[in-house]
Amino acid sequence: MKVLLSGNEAIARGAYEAGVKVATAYPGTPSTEILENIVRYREIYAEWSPNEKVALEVAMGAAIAGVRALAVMKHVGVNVAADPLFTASYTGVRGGLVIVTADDPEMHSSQNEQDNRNYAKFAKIPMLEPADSQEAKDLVKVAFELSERCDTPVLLRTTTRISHSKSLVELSEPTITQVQGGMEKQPEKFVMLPKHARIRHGLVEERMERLTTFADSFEKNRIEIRDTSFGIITSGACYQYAQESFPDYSFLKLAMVYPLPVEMIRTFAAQVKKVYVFEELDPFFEEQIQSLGIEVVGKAVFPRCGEFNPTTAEEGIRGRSERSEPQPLLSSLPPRPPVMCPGCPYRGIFYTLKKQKLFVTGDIGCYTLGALPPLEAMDTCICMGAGIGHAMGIDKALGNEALGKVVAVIGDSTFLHSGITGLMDMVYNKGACTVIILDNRTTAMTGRQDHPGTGYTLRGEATTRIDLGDLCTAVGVNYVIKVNPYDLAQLDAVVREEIRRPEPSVLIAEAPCVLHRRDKKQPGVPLVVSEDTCVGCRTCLQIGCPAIEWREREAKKGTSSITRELCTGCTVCAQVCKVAAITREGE
Ligand SMILES: Cc1ncc(C[n+]2csc(CCOP(=O)(O)OP(=O)(O)O)c2C)c(N)n1
Repeated sequence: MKVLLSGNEAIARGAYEAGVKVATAYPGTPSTEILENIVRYREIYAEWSPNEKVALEVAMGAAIAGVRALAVMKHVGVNVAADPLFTASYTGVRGGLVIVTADDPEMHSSQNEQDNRNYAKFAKIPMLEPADSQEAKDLVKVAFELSERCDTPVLLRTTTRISHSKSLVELSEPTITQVQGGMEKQPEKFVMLPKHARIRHGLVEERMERLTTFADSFEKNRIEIRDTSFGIITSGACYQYAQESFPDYSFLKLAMVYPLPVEMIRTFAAQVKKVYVFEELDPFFEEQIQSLGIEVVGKAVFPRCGEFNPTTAEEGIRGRSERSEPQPLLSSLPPRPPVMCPGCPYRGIFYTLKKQKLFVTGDIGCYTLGALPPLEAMDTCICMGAGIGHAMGIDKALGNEALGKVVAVIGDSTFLHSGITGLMDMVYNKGACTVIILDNRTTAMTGRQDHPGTGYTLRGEATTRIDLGDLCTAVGVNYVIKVNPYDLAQLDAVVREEIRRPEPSVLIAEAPCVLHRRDKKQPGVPLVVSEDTCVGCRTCLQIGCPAIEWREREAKKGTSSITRELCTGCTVCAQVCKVAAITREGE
């Protein structure tokens, strides 16, 4: 049967068909839907792990126990999991182990656009890359077979367009894996003492040679000879773009992107007059192919930054033409920058921090939107968990000069992912900073996934909820204060007091994500602006709520107005209004 699946849905199906027993992930665009789909297969144990390192370690454990295991993450998640990843390359596996890295060229929803093909080379792990959903499903199976046959973890790389685009996929029945689960003591393989690791390193190098031979015979690495005036070496979504622009020319389409099929590349290069390498981001293929002594054209004509499209191929090969000029339709669309939802509990917090003119060391989540106008109340955002360390660094660099001027903000999921260690450092090394944990009881930014602080598992089962306050107290924070983020007066007073405290303190701003409440159909009473009372001072517009807009009025210069359908009744606008022009409907 053929069905229309996104790349992520296809990978989930591939895991099911490949007989995966354990699947783990930490959410992150564009990878998140893989586990959200895998959880539908009750045969597979699936979990949201607190972070990517744990996800990989759990999957490794399952593979050590002899079953097939999948760990899924976005590209930057591999940085977090890199420590176990590099040594997993040495230990190899028992049951197959596949790690999905979902890269994000163009940074549709990421803080950088690192090219994770480099991880394959760096960690000496084979990497496969699908060009559509069918391949995404098929390559999962290939990856597990390769993993078990060559005793290696296997990386499966996708990019946003493959993860999120839909194409037809032929479904199959699940395979029964040959490997039997069970424990087997193999310390020379799994205990990486230097004595054992030295031997394993040698085996890894031998494995790379075998994998290079495999790449040359791998049927999904495909030479397509048509017009030979030039040929294009490419993979993944780039194959589709180049095909669309140059359907009559020759292609070497790679599905195994590391190690490269050296003989196949030589054969292809000998058959065409000129070779282009069409790859997004780094000159990963290009440099390796050039090191074989083969002349190719790549980054000399194609960009190093951002996502490609068919026009990129055309412009690089044919030069700019009228056809490749940007389409007017796209440029005439109004810009729609991301905004915090109406009623988001973070709005009042950033309003308060801005009002107090604090230096805010931030983190990643919906709350990063606090950096954008009109709130503009975040001064750093580097990677998950970094904000607490940044506040500590500023404190140690400036001492008393920084006291009362700095605050760290971090979401609940991010705090449990990698913020807690920064807080331990602050307690242990006597920092004097205030941390605000924005506890909306979900991982909102990636689509509201559960985490250890929500009380629910990925499978929707109720479980022990880690209490953030107790956790902070347990690591030695003496001042842990719960605040209501919708109560601006309380918030203002508590923040003022805590930031001056010469020791660590944590404020937990507790309020569920507004979308959660909407799901539960508990909208608040909407607010209204009294046209007569409003003096048009625009203060309420400073909180950046999409439900509030400016209306020109005939009688006076204009007033604010609230869109009833959007308002959740959070009252933050009413609290900032200086003339009490905003009240609950009906009051
Ligand atoms: C290492 C890494 N993993 C995953 C992500 C994707 N991501 C960004 S923020 C975030 C968590 C957001 O949840 P939370 O901290 O609770 O903030 P919220 O969005 O709920 O405000 C995730 C999963 C990332 N940027 N980096």
